[in-house]
Amino acid sequence: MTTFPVPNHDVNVVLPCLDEAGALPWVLSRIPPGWRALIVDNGSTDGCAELARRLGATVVREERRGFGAACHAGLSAATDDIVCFCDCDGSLDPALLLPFVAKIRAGEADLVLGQCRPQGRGAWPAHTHAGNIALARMLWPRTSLRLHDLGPLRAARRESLLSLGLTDRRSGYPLQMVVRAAGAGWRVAERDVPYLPRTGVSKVTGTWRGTWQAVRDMRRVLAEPPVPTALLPALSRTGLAAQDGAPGAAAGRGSSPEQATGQATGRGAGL
Ligand SMILES: Nc1nc2c(ncn2[C@@H]2O[C@H](COP(=O)(O)OP(=O)(O)OP(=O)(O)O)[C@@H](O)[C@H]2O)c(=O)[nH]1
Ligand SMILES: [Mg+2]
Repeated sequence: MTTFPVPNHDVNVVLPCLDEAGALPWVLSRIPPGWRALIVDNGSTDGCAELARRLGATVVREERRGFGAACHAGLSAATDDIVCFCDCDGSLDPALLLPFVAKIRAGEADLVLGQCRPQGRGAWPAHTHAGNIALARMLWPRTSLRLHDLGPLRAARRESLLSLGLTDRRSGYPLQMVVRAAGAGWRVAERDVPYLPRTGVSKVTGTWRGTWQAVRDMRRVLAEPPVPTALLPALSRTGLAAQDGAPGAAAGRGSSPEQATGQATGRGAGL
């Protein structure tokens, strides 16, 4: 049984951020008390890095474009025991992470993923929905995980995440996290989360091109042979497997408020 919410000081929230000045104030205002936000500025030109500093957040600079590059820079910069990920475009409320973290703390799951429930018209275009269903189908045979989403809202322990040796630096990053977590025997849980229309201009899922690129990135991750768990951190350190989409990964989309799926999942985002 999960108990929550208990604000604590051992949580970093990684917020990949590329020109999200419009959404940033609200997103930061929703970080639970005591948690530390890490804004990963991915070469923004709209002043959101300065804005984040003014609002009291720590800013990590990642020159290399790509959703995975931004997420991994945040994970590498994190120092707290538990690391959460959340998009910085106003589509997801970081406060929803409280029960995610409670499950991790309680030892009920190793990775908790948000299954996005679109709220209102335009929150989730039809092609995005179709893409997620396709990815979920591809994920199952690879991981035995019956996931429904590869949502960007997620939580896990920092050391464990680092041990996965993630190498994808584009849209395959969330999928690779799930595939490798499944391969390592992690317990993966899903929780329903409302998904709001993003603030500002859509970069990925709001466009066919962006969605197609994301699906291609994830197919590449799924095509990679399983990597022996013992080799994962070494591969990551040496960069042998790193690049725009290296070993291991998968995705999907799901339902029901809180599902213990055994192991698996994620969602596509950020090119
Ligand atoms: N796409 C993309 N997003 C990045 C990058 N670097 C950081 N991000 C951030 O990653 C988060 C997810 O990207 P989004 O552009 O929202 O991707 P999405 O949610 O799949 O699609 P849309 O919301 O429709 O654009 C946002 O907070 C972005 O600002 C990058 O290089 N590419
Ligand atoms: Mg978005």
